[in-house]
This record gives sequence, structure tokens and C-alpha cells, in this order.
Amino acid sequence: MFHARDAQASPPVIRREDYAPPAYWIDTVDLSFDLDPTKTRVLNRMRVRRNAEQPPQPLRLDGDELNLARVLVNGQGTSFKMDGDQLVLDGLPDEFDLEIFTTCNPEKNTKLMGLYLSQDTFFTQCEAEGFRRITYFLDRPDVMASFSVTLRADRKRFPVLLSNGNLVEQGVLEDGRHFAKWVDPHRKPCYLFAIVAGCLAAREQRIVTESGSEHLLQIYVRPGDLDKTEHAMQSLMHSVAWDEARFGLKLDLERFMVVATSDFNMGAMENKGLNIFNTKYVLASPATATDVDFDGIESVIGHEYFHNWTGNRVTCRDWFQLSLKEGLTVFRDQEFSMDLARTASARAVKRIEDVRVLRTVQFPEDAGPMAHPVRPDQYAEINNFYTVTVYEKGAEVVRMYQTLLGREGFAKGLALYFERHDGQAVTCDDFAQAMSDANPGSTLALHLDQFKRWYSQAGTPRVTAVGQYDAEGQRYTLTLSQTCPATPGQAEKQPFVIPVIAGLVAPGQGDLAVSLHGGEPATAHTLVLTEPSQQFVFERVTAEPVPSLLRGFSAPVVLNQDLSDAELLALLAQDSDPFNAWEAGQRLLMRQLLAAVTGAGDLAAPLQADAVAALRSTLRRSDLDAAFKALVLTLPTESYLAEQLADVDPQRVHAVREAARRQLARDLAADWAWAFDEHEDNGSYRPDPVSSGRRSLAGLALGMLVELARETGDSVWPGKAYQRTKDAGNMTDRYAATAALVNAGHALAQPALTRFHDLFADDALVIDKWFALQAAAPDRGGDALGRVEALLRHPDFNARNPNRARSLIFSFTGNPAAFHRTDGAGYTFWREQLLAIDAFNPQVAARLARALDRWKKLAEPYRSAAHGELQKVAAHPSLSKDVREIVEKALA
Ligand code: 0A1
Ligand code: ZN
Repeated sequence: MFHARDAQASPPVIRREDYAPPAYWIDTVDLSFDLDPTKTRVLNRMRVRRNAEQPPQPLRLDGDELNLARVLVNGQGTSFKMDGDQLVLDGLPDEFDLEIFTTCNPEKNTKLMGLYLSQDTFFTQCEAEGFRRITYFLDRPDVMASFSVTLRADRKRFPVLLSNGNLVEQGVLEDGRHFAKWVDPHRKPCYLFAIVAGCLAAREQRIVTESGSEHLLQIYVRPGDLDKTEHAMQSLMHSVAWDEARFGLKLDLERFMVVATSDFNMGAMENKGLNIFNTKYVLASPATATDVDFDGIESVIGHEYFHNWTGNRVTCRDWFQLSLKEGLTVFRDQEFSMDLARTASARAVKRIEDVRVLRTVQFPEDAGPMAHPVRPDQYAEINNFYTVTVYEKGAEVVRMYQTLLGREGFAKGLALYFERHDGQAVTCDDFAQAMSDANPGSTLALHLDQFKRWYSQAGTPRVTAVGQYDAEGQRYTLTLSQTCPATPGQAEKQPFVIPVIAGLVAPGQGDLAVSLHGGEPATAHTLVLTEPSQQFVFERVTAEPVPSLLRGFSAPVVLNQDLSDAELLALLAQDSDPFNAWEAGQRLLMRQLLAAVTGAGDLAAPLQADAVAALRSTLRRSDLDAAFKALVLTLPTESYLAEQLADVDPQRVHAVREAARRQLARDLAADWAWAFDEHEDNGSYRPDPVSSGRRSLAGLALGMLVELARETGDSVWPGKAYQRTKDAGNMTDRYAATAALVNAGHALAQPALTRFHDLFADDALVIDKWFALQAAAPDRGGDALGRVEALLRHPDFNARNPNRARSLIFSFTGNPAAFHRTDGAGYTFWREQLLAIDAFNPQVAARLARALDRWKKLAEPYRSAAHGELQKVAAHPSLSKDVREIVEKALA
């Protein structure tokens, strides 16, 4: 007999073009929960209305792992059918009350979607399709309803009862239970619904905004964690102020709550008025969190808060439009962090960090089997499309609107978007139209349809730049051309609209003020490439320039430009655009590293003397911030190097990069010692960009000096590092010192790790770091896998906690030389862990499945070994549709 969920059957595909409005609307929802860990009762009373614009048809409600007890229509029992997971009701009046009574088992909910328990506290996660695991519903974002919620639970065990909106009533019940009633004043789709019940404490802050309204901000955590919520509260207050100042977007709720849980599949969730966060993005103290953690909290708190407008007030019509809210909200959180950074240099550092993520994670996605447009055309499992393409590339697309329209034009576009669509569920086209209509006559308006190809065409465009200088005519002609590689299902691509911010730098003189096509002279121009190939003529070019193109990374493309080493060195030293100065340095290093990977040469010194000298003078410059220097002096990652190659031997890439690190450690030994002494800081800790930049450079220097000690046998620097692991005044310094010893494989690493564990045994987020540090350490003689397998048996390891699984297993698969072994044992480990996790949490497993996306690029013997393991996963009889979609694409 054939089963729909047969081992070999592909999961059904949902297509964007099949979108149809709902056949019914749900206007109000009154939910009542009797919370119990093993059997929670949910009574769902809805007011339902037929959508007169759709042909009459039965009502089909989504459900998943629910026990259905009763269905009443207008108070009367009614007949119904089940079609798979859907509850189907026929012969309904045009308007009616629908009452559904179900139960579910939160304790058994290991997927962490719907209603689940974490450390004896109830949480919900409904995006994208988790609400159907709580009650039967039209679980789609274009059905928006007014919600009221009553929670009942044991008073001692679950003293805090929260839901969206305003608390309107609470009281004590018999049998030691109590209740709370919440009413959300805003209509919302069910994916923004949330409840929390448990033993929690709150940091509270009353604020009065710029426009004079009063609000209560609350951050709920486990009582022992209250002292780690100050930074999150500061970040939230900054977010409220920033959105009002920059975009005029005000907080629309009396009470805004953030709750932290240690069991969460993602980073955080923007439920209306009740954001639920992974503890990783809430809890921080100088002793337990690094500068990177502090920054992460600021941007994720910002991100979720900004969703209140971009996502909640205006939401998505369907899940294909996910980037409508995510790309826009990532752009907003990036701008928020840049505005808080204040100095131009700190802004550039933030931009470089964001672009690094894009290029090391999104570019490979766009070149691999999972490549999809920012607005995908189809999916089997929507959870697989919460991707760096939808989020980070989506944010770059939004950034291009701002580049083309200017900050003011962009703000006008956003204002029109809210004027038109507040309270609606809309599409990416609606957003583009508002941007264009608010700026008639703009380049965007002129090329709107073409610009929208950024939403429909996958793949990273290649822009090639060729310049020619005419000294006599003082003219510089730049030819830009574009192509885009084929991606799955899209063989041919049409040209994009690509804004290229360009300056001309004359060595020794800096930026030239030049005119473009006879216009006003300026040191930077925005060239808009719309054709396959176009010429741009600059005049008044008084000296032969080096073109500085794509400043600030003005478009998400690969730029091919044939610059000599001397030209790159000139840009590194003199480009007024810090992004491009950094970029020039990286290009130079990349070129030399790739030559060493593909050449046969000896590995003692992959970097050339002039590059090393340029790094030295950057490090010694007094006019640059430490954070920027640390970025310039960090070599491109192994995965970014691998992306540049057609046939990747990860061990060779690793060996070359490590050799270059050792060379830098050796050649700049005195400079690193200077940098450490100069930037080490024993003052009190503040997470601001200047002092965190100093710590970042001191940490890099210490790592280099301990690495060098491996060769020289020096014991002074390892001794200093070890001392720091004991007496560092903050986690950033302690972590950097511990990492220096662990990464160098030094004998002091083990005692340092033991101390570290003992000191922080009760702090789950710090223990995550302890696992991650060991799983990400360089593989020395194939010892990494054994180390990770031993850690898997450590009493603190628990694969059911997503943070812990990520800290060990994902860190290992992200450690190229440890994962890609010639004997294929890393891939076997991957399959075993993947299948084990898939049995209880498909969403996390599907993320792990992505580790072999790029297997076709691998050289032998890696390629065949990876292929074999992928096939074994695909042949597994009970795979989730989440993982199946990923592995089928990888094997296609
Ligand atoms: N909308 C959230 C991301 C998110 C998506 C799915 C989740 O399910 C576990 C959780 C969170 C954001 O962009 O922050
Ligand atoms: Zn988001």
C-alpha cells in the first residue's frame, strides 16, 4: 500500500503562484487555557465570517498533534471531517460562532513549536506554523483577528501568567490555581500570538517617549538572572527612542514585554507586545558575556522591537513575502547599531562585520543547491526559508533603496508604506511600489520593474570593472558590466539595477573631485548599472587614479576588478572609504593565499613582504581605531577562501591559512607585543565600540603571540595568557586568553579549560562557550573529532537544548579542517547527529543538514565520502520533511 509519507516520497511543494485569499475570515478569537504540563486544555471561541469574494467552500482549519474533544457551531454540536491534519467543516452559515476544544501535551513537545515547557515554564512559538499546534485555526498570516486570552494555572508553580496586549483581569481560583485575562488591542495574525507562564522575575522601566507617551518596559527572566538584564533594558530603551527619532515610529502599547528562555530554536520572536527571546540575546554581565554577545543583544533587541512596525503593524500576506518584514527589519537593526556606534569608523566596522556575514554565509547559499530568490517561489517546509538570503540579502536589497533614494527619499517611502498599509497583510511588491510612488522621477521609479528582479532572481551578480585613463583629456572611462550565474531552476538571468558608489583615488593625493558626464565635481558618485554593460565617463581627472568601487558595499555583488598589488596597497593606505580600505587589504591577502593554495610552493611564507609591511603600518597607524585595525589584520576565513575555488581541498586551505597566520605571528612579533601592551585595558568594563575595539585587537595580538610561542618555545606569552584566564576582569579578555591557549594547542589549555568550567558551571551560556571553543579549535593531527565525541558524553551535554547542540555539533561542522577528514569520519558523525536530532527537533536538524550544501565543490576523497553520507540520510525511512527538503536539493 502506498503512504503519502512513504520513505522515498518527496514532501508536497507549496507555490507562490497558487496563493488565494482565505475562504473565511476570523474576526475575534477568545482563547482559554488550563495549563498543565502533560495535558493542557484549550478552549477556542471564534467569530467566523465567510469571505464573500471567494467561491463558497468548506472551512479547512489547520491542526498539528492536537487531541480534538469538541466542535460547536453556534453552540450546537456539528459534523466534521478530518483530511490529514485539517479539520473540515461544511454547510456553514455566512457568519457564525465556532467553538473548538482540544488538548495538547507541552511536556512532550520537543520540537519547541507551539506550546512547550522549558525549565518548568510554559512558552509558545508560533511563527511560522506553530499556532496550529495549539488549536485548530486558519494558520496563515493574512487572517488577522482580535485576540483575548485567559490563562489558568497552578499559582505556586506558575505565578506569572503573560500574553499579548493588556492585562485586564486577574485573580485566585480554587485548588491553588489562579488566572489572568489579557486583551490585545491590535488585530494580528496568529503567528504573533504568545503566552508565557512560570516562575519569572522582571526588570521594569517606565519611560516617557519624545512625543510624551508613557509606557512600561519589562524584561522577564528566571529570578537568579535579574542582574544580567541591564544591557537588554538599555538596548530596548535605545530602540524605542531610535525608531521614533529616525522614522517617527512610536510604541503603540502601554506595556512592552521581553521574556527569555534557554530552550529556543532561533534567536528571538517578535510576538506582539510579548517578545520571546533566546537567553543568549538577553542575558549579559561583564563577567559572563563577551563584547560580541553585548552587540548581539543590542541588535536582536532592536530587531524584535522594530518588527512591531515592520512585521506586526504591517505583516506578510503569505510566507513567500517573508523578506518584506525580515529584510526590512534587518536593515533597520543594522542602521540602529550603526547610528548608536556614532563615529564614522565604528559605523564602518559594523558595516564590515555585516558584509563579512553576507559573503561568508549568504554568497555560498546563493551559489549552492539551496539558492533561492529573496522572495522564494516555492517551498516544502517554510522553516527552511528563514535563511541568510531572505534576511541578510533582503536587508541589502532594502539598503539599495536607500542608496538610490537617499535617506530622506527612503524615509518618505517608508512613511507612504505605513500610510497605505497599516493594519494590512501585504507583499514585497507593495513595499517597492510605495518606495517608488513616494519618489516620482527618481532612478528607482524609472527602473522599478527591473529593480524588482532583486526579489525574483537568485544568485550573486558579478560586476566587472575596466577603466581607462586619458591623461591628455583628463578623462577616466569606466566600463561596468554584469552577469549572474545560473541557479537551480533559473538558467538565464536578466540584468539587475546595481548602484555602484565610486570614487577615484590618486595615490599620494587621496580622493579626486571629479565630474561624471559633465555634472558637478564630487569625490563620490553613485553609478547606476542597469544594462549588461555601460560606460561612465569622469572628467577633470587630474592624475591617473585607482578606482574605488562599490564603496560601503553598495550592492550585494561580486566585483571583479583587475587591480595590481600596488593599487590595492594604495587603497588600503589612502581610500577615504574605510570599507574599501579594508576590502583592498582583504583582496591582497586573498590573492596571495589563493596562490599558495593552488601553487605547489612551500608553505613557510604564503604572504609577500609588501603585504606584511602594509599590515604592519596599518597596525601602527595612530589615526585608526583598534576595531578597524583588528579587521584589517584578520585573514579571510577558510570558508570564504574555499568559495573562491572550484575544487576545494579543505585540508590544504587550512594548512595555507594556518601557515599565513604563523607567518604574520612571526614577521610582526614585535608589533603584536606592542599592540597587546598598548591596547590591554584593566579599567572597568564598558561595551562601547572604542573599548571593545581595543579588547578585540589585544585579543588578536595575544592569540598571535601564543601561536608564535609554539615555534619558539617561549613561555612568557603563554604564561601571560594563562594568567589572564585566571584574573581577567571581563569575559571578553578571559575568553580571548583561553582561546589563545586552546587554539595553539598549548599544554596550559587544559588547566585553563578546567578552571573555566569550574568557575561557570552554573551558567549555561558560558558553558556553551566552553563547548564551542573546543569544538572550533584547529585540528591537530586529527584529534578534533575524538575530542568532540568525548564532549558529547560530557554530563553537561544535552542535544535537546538547541544552544548546546549548536555549541558543540554545529561548531564542529563549522570547523573545516576538523569536519572534512580524508577518512570521511566527520561526515559520518554529522549523519549520526543529524538523524538523532531529527527524531525530536526537525527544525534544528534541518539547519545542521545544511553543513554539506557545498559538497559538490569538494575535491576527492571528500566529495565521494560526503555524497555517500548524504545518500544515507536521504534513504533514512523516517526523515522529517524539513531535512528531506534540504538533502534532496543537495543531491539533485
Ligand atoms: N521572526 C523571528 C525569527 C523566528 C522565526 C521562527 C521561529 O521559530 C522557532 C522563531 C523566530 C525574527 O526574525 O526574529
Ligand atoms: Zn526578524
